[in-house]
Amino acid sequence: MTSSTQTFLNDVLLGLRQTPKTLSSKYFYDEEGSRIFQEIMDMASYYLPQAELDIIHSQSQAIAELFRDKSVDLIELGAGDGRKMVHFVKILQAKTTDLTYLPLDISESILQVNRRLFEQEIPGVRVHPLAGDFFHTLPEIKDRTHTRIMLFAGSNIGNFRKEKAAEFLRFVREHLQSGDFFLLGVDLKKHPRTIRNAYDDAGGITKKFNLNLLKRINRELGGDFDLSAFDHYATYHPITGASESFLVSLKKQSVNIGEEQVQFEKDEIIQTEISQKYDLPMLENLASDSGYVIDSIYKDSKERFAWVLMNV
Ligand code: AVI
Repeated sequence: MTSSTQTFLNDVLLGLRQTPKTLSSKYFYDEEGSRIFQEIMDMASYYLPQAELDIIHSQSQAIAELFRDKSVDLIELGAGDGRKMVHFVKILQAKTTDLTYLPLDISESILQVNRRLFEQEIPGVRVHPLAGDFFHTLPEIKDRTHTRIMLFAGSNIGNFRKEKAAEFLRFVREHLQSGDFFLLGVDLKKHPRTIRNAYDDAGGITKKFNLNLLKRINRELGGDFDLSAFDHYATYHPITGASESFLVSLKKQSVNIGEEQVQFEKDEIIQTEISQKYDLPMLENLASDSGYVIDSIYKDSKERFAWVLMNV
């Protein structure tokens, strides 16, 4: 067993032995999970990517203006294929004197796709991909002479509980100095039904995404989860702003994971994901708890999503 499979197994068993049972959403993204996530991003009810694209198209000029004639390193955390960022990087390149785009992602192969795309779309662009987890790759970026913009888009911060989000922002802050910026993409509180519909689509795509976690455990850890004996359930709490996803055991059952066994009561839940939504006071708290000051907030035309520009 590789060390990453061993870590996966340890995390799964630890989570399923807790009350309530939990599984980390970071394990959603195997090959099939990433493919299903693409399907989610194409759903009309999952408004987040469209809202963020709206910001990119309407606000890139204003953001880039702040970096006119500067030498800039744009470091994107969890960059993926980077498709959404091409426009922003193009505009930033035109305003700055010297731009390097550093996409960071766990997946080496997605970074190759990213680099090819940017080199094709933006002539002369300098792309320095770094594969691995941020905790290892961020410290590898040594040059401190350029202004840094740390970009964490797509509401990925929403998949951390509030305390973890602040902890993460504090870690990133260690890699920023006075004059540098953090550009954070967050989903905003809005009509609760709009949010619920984004995470509980009628077509069952989000259900498939959630259940894929059990499928992955079956395949990679020798599990025997019966997928038809679990349901998907999503809630949104309009006061806390937490959208949460669960798997529900439809019967009393026992599941084998390798040599281990886990018992489920009928209707027992597994917490699988949080997607935190923010309002302005919450953003101010998040920024100050983690040592940042909010400079500006850029929203899409329907005020669904925000890019929060913070400095240190
Ligand atoms: C990746 N992340 C920001 C998505 C979200 O909205 O929390 C993952 C997701 N889960 C269900 N739908 C989308």
